[in-house]
Amino acid sequence: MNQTIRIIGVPIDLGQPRRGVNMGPDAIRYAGLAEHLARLGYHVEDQGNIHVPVRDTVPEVQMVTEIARTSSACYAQARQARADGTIPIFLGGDHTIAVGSVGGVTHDTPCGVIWIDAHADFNTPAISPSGNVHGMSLSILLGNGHEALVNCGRTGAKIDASHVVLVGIRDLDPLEKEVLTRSGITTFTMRDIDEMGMSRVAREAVSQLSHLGRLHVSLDMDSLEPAGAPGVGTPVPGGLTYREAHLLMEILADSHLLSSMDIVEINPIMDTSNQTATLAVKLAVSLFGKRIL
Ligand code: NNH
Ligand code: MN
Ligand code: MN
Ligand code: MN
Repeated sequence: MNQTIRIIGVPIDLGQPRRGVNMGPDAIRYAGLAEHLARLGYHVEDQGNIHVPVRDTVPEVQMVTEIARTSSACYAQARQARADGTIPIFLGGDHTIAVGSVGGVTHDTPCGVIWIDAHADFNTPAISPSGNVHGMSLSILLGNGHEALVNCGRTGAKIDASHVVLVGIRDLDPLEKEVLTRSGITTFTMRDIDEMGMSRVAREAVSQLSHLGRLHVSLDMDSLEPAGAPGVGTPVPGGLTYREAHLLMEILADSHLLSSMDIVEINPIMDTSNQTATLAVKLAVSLFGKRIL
């Protein structure tokens, strides 16, 4: 029997100030995600989108409550996808979707998390310069920050610092950097990638997490060099090249440990001809594909 990949759209833009990232799920669908995965031999089912209120109708003071509501729905879908034996791919939306997706896939057993991002998303309300919740999602998963989000799905921390590896970071806020350094999370900055090469970085990431028996990949598309992925809300120069990103996906694929994925932060309004979603689909194909030789 073919393995089933379940696509779950989470069109949330409440974790950051720009409209447009709510259209991410459809941009990724339009780029042919389901068709390409089916061609690899998977059975693909699309669950449609989780309901998210329109940003303009949500008063600022209600934002965290609405993010928590969406996260709970996402958590339930993630849990169900695992219970049904499928591989869920969550389509953002901004990176707040990981609160529900990573929360839900770790409901019964822990999971290694590879967080690929220009940012660390390790702020808390006390230290965030922007107050944007998408810059806090990893910290929330470790049990810090807005209570409604920390306790989404089940009470408290969802993952352990030693079960996370950050790849591609290059833009941290000053206090975020201090907290991250003390957290015990393994980080591979762009400098590390430049010095060590992606091959070694990817292999070290896998070897640190392989004892957990499965991996969740949370792919923030702003991890890539903005020239090839302009359709994001917060582009940062000096990102992963096309080849580095593909090699990372291929080495993760070789681990045979992939059990779930997020594709986040694609903003079609900022994009040109849907190239960022098209690139995301190619990366997903490399992540779930087989070696060509
Ligand atoms: N660190 C900044 C903040 O917290 C930017 C976060 N933006 C992201 N994160 N796109 O992935 O506001
Ligand atoms: Mn992010
Ligand atoms: Mn980012
Ligand atoms: Mn462990």
